[in-house]
Amino acid sequence: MPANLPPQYFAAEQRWREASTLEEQIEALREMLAIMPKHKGTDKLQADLKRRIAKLQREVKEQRKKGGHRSQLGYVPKEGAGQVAVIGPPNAGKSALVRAMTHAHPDVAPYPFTTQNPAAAMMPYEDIQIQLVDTPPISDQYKLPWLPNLIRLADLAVLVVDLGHDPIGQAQMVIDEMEETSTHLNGSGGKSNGQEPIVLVKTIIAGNKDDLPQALENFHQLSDKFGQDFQILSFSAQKREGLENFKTKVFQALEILRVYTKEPGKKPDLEQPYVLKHGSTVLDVAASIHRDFASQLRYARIWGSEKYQGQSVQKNHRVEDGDIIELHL
Ligand SMILES: Nc1nc2c(ncn2[C@@H]2O[C@H](COP(=O)(O)OP(=O)(O)OP(=O)(O)O)[C@@H](O)[C@H]2O)c(=O)[nH]1
Ligand SMILES: [Mg+2]
Repeated sequence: MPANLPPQYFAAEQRWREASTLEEQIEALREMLAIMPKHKGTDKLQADLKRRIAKLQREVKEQRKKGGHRSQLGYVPKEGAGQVAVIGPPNAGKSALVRAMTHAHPDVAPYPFTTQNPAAAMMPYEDIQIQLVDTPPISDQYKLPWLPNLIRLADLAVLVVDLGHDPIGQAQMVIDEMEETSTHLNGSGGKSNGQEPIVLVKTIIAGNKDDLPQALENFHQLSDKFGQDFQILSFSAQKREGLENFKTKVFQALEILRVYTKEPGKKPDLEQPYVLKHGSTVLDVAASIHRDFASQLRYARIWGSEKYQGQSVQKNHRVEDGDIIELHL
């Protein structure tokens, strides 16, 4: 730290770190700026604070436009077919992954703690969109109080580790840190029993930077350690290799399916699938189209995997990914 900053500065910085809304962050940064002695030695720091305040003000404006009120950092409104929190230790390549998979341009830099706030962006997968949320790093030094909540609300977490050095240690640190906040990362998700405050979050472990020389051996060690409990995959976000597999695995882990609808005598609408959870029935499809459809539904016809070519099925018939449904009211 340059320029002998007074203790009040660090107190304000602590408030910034612990802020749970964008507005509180702006307030704390303004305080830091006001407290800071103004001379040559602090020029860079002053400029950095001003830049961060301006960026946050833009984010607040953006959120207000979307109809949001207070900009809770731990709550990202869900969009698309599923919400995936991209989490991990500093510098693992979380932002590089989001950059490679979406149209967003989060900052990617060779030093840790580049990302400071969550940022959502859409990842196209075939004919649907999956929401990725880039997040600041998890570490045992700086704890962001709002981050566990964001992860607990997501449909899936992708734990990104750097295959270049000790990915086992990185993954274990993140798992332990989350466990301390009663957030249990695991391979299968599941519901908490309601008795304990623990929330189970389904998680994939993603080894990034598999272009590095030590990556393959480290990946094997990572798989030996966590492969029983988690799905593990590897890719290079920078070289854009292995990313198709990443998309497919994310889609599968979300446990969602797509159903298309058709009206009698017409061609199916293959543009806009309805996205439902695995295990959904014809009745669930009807309900997701219109509330009244569910009560009026008599039966459906279904086209899908080889088994079905327009057969009539009951309301409780389970649908599969890719099925085409004709509802009869
Ligand atoms: N060799 C290699 N480097 C990568 C890869 N992906 C990212 N990097 C580099 O790793 C560094 C960190 O990338 P970021 O995307 O900023 O990492 P992050 O996890 O978002 O970091 P924080 O926001 O600080 O937590 C950058 O220098 C990237 O260029 C990769 O696939 N291979
Ligand atoms: Mg980042």
